[in-house]
Amino acid sequence: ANGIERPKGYNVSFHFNSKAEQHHFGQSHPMKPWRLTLTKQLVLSYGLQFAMDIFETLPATMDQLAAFHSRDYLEYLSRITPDQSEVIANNFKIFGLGPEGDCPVFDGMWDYCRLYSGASIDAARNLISNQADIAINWSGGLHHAMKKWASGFCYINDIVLAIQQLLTVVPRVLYVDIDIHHGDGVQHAFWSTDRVMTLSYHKFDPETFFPGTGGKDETGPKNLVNPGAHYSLNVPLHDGIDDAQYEDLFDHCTGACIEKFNPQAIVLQCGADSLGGDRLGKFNLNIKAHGHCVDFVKRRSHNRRLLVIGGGGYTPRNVARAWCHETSLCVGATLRNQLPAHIPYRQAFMSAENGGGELYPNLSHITTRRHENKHDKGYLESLKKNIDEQLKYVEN
Ligand code: ZL4
Ligand code: CA
Ligand code: ZN
Repeated sequence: ANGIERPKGYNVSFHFNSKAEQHHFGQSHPMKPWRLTLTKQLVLSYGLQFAMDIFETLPATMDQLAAFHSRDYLEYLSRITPDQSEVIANNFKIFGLGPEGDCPVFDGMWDYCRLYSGASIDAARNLISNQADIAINWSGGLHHAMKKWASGFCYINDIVLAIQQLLTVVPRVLYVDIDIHHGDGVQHAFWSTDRVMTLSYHKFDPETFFPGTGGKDETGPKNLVNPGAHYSLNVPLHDGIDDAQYEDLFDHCTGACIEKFNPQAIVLQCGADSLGGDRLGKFNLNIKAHGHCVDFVKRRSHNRRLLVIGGGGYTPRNVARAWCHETSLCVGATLRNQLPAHIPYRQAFMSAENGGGELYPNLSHITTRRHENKHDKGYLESLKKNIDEQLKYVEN
């Protein structure tokens, strides 16, 4: 209004805490927080820190976490140590923790939880105060955690906490989840409200694949008087989906949700276990297609706040390459495909899989064995139609 125009481009803030990256879930556990160090090193090697504001975050406080989680559960999480396991073994079950499950009690677990959650809360606050247009927290995105228990490697649901922050200033938030697992914790938390629309793309096979929820008819409360009816959307997929199929499906469904729901803020969970070659995942996506989703949401989020967060991802070198690439998409930089020659942990990127025999690993390709593609055109079209049908009930 006073003639001062903002420079073209986006203000991007990058939220991290080095201490979060140093925790270990235990021997052979697939979740490896050091993938965050690998990601950050790659981001720094490309010089992306000069195109963003970097924030080292403080741990979230008990009161901040209690905005979603029950005090009983938080008290337990904050007190339990690995060696007390026998004394309170019974409580393990109640709160979803335990050595035989997905969520072990490890040294520093409480600090780890407070750090990754603090980073998502900070990122949301940075958007709220208009310090950033896009805020990134690769350590967050732990979408399975429930109000009163841990689930699927997730102890605290940082996404719910961040969305709650955003809801203090905007009427509507769209949550989009491209992790290969269903975003059940976030969906459940906002099941009964029309202020948050959740949209998850995932492998769906209730018999064999975690968490087993997220069928196409799981669209919100069936009682149509409940405001949440039609505000939970799911895109259930099979093994082996490829780049072109995923991009087409993502653009159609996400584009329609943004248009119809017209949110003021978007939260994008970028779980990298949907990439080909993932230790747990079974899709065939390349980094380019995964990044396409980030770029698409960014291009459609003009004048909307955008929070970009991590999630799963169990082949660390691929996680780091994907999230570095996606950081560059957020800031609007084009990186050379050849990785910088002097990155720390360079060995971690050198793998027979990366073109075996190539001198330098690159940013774009995953060349592991592909999974058989179980999708046909009819099925993919039916998924699009299903989303279109649900969105007929939504108008803003
Ligand atoms: C492991 O090797 O499918 C955990 C989990 C620990 C090391 C110690 C072995 C102890 C694979 C997985 C035994 C642990 C057995 N260790 C865990 C039905 C299950 C019951 C629990 O990306 N056992 C449960 C969860 C999924 C199940 C996926 C994705 C998170 C996210 C966001 C969560 N749970 C079978 C597994 C191992 C382990 C090896 C494992 N767990 C693979 N898939 C699961 O969406 C961050
Ligand atoms: Ca998902
Ligand atoms: Zn996952």
